[in-house]
Amino acid sequence: MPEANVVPIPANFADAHIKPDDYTAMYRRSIEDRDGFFAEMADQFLTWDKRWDSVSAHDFVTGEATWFDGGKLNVSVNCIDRHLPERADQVAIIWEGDDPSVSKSITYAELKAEVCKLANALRARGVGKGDRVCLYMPMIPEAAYAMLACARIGAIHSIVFGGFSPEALKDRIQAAECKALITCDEGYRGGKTIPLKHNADISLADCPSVSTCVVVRHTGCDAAMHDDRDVYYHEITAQQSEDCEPESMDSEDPLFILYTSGSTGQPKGVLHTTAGYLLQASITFKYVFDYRDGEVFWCTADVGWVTGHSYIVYGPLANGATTLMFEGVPTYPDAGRFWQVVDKYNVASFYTAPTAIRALQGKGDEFVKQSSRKSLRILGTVGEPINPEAWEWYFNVVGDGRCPIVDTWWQTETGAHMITSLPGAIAMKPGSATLPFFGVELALLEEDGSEIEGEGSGYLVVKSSWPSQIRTVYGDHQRMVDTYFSHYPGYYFTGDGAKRDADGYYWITGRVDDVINVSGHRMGTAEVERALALHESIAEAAVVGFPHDIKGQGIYCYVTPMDGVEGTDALKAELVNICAEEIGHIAKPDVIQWAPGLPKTRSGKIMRRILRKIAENELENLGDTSTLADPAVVEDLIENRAK
Ligand code: 6R9
Repeated sequence: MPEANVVPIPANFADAHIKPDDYTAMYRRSIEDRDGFFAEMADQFLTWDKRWDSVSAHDFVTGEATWFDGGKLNVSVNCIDRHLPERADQVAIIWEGDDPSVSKSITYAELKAEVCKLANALRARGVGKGDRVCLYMPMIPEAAYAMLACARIGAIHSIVFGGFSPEALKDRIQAAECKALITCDEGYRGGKTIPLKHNADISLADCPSVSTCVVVRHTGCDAAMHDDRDVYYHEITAQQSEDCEPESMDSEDPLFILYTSGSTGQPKGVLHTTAGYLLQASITFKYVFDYRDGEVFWCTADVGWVTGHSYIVYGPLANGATTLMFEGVPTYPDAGRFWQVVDKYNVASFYTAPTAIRALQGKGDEFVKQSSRKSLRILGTVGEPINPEAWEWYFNVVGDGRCPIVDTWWQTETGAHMITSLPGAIAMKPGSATLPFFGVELALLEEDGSEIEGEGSGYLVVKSSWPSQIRTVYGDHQRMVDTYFSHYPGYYFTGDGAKRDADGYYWITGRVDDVINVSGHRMGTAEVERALALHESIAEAAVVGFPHDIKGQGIYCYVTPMDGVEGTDALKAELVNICAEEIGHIAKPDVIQWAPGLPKTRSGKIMRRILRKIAENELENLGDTSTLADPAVVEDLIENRAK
């Protein structure tokens, strides 16, 4: 078991929305009286056109789930209109451009007008309930307007991250047979432009389903416009009314599709529906970030990922919050940008990914220390296990030791947080996502499917439905059943491994396809990575298994030293020692390769599949590399592969 380093709840969180006793009582009730608990939440958090007939029903052999069946509501009304009596002039979205001198604030009244104008314009172009609309956008307010405009008219949005290639965009548009595409002339990132409309044109050449392409003018470049298909956003919205009758949706009507990569094969179109998704995004936002009226909340994700959906747009806006949307990157103009923006807008909660934390840690503390960060109350992390060393840096240097960290474990498929600490209720342990959120019933399974009681480690599964559960894989329901419900019938299979310690805390050990078996010992590659990252000279490490004659699998480590540190044999020896010390001799790396960079997806996840191939010397067959943020990284690793 990992070190039981417990970081207590800070004293100034005594008045948090959820206190320690509340957590225990509410969690128990959410499991024992699920329907009663969530009916109360649904009354408290959402505004309904018509109340539901039944709260929940599910079958985890077939994967079927319904929440609030028979109810009617509209997501854009819940995110905008119902707040207007109190918040018309409150800022809904703060937008910070890539260029630090460019920014904008949008009030709830302005948001209503913008969303309605676009919704009317889409309706005028024949887009309506159930139609799929693809968004290929940079991080600008129009991305949020477009999501909410779709929700207003009952269209289903499918956002494709702006960093994806024309090929990837085409595949996703075709798979969902989108009727419209909303894009932008160009985006900005780190001072460079991204040719979105140009990319879209390449994709659309093979997408006959798209009859309308709406183009936001952002950089003002001379984008090619196709007469009968392409229209400028500002032109089609100019004459539209600032009111738009919302479509009253069934609870189980689809809200969005989001394509996500599995361990193999084509990306899956994860489908989320209206009421359950919005409810869980909304409850988790309020309780996990202990949101207080008037605070500024900042999630640094892109709207192209589920984190951006739930915690830039839907969760915050459903709570009437002020959400910050950032177009740029953490290191532009310099590595202090995040903290400059925190000070500029008095951000109260800051939510980012471990990979960003480690990268900034590697740049040195000076960039953080130049800012005050006094407004910060809560820090959050998501996307991958956070190694305790990065956790400590985030906590002590960024948060000055006074801001609780919420380590939130969840997935595109879960729609919202599932395992997370609560700032005023759950003591933290660096590297652990801690305890399940309300309504989330977890289990750890052995290989043979038997449940592990108490302490132990195994496959992380969910035993019963939660409101924002994936409903289907768009166009291929069987694939959902096969991927999530067939491994262990009766359970939702997360694809992650986890340990549970004596206090019931969960420690995610990484994807189970990353589990390696060394001399019969099952080991999470994340454990070895965590140990390596403890070394002060190490910025980041990724670990994979490779075939080993005697042990079955050996441990291959790709290690990135801190800026300015040289990879020497002496350092290698220290790293081998640290693994032996932290985990045991079985965890001693067999190979350490210095890696100036690690292959990552554009959302920052390390692509271990590629690292495994290089470690296995299967260089001919690296598989799909189209989602790599920087292909040059892979070439370097191949060239300098440890022999
Ligand atoms: C929200 C998001 C899901 C996978 C998930 C797990 C990993 C996410 C984590 C975490 C450890 C955390 N993951 N949060 N691992 N601790 N706090 O990232 O969704 O892109 O679908 O990825 O990410 O492996 O299975 P998604």
